[in-house]
Amino acid sequence: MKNKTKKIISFLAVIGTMSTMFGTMTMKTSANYLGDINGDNLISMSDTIALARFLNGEYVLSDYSAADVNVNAIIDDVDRQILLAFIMGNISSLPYTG
Ligand SMILES: [Ca+2]
Ligand SMILES: [Ca+2]
Repeated sequence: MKNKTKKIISFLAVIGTMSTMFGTMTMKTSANYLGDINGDNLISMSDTIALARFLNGEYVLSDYSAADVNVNAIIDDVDRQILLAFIMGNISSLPYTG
């Protein structure tokens, strides 16, 4: 039981480190903070995690318009994929409607 707890904690630490790394690397912003799901004025991996949690019903969005990165009035996994592609540099700007 103790070992399992330790493993979970180190796993969370790795995730935390990764998202910090991505957060530092990704200083992207957009005029209306489209894609800034968690409202910290930065578009980073934390936002895709927040959006994934919202899609799982674990997170309450403070600004729905920030999450709809392809502006189709629906917030779904497509938005999460677009946001991820934007953070990875595969999409150069938001909103992405292509
Ligand atoms: Ca953010
Ligand atoms: Ca959408």
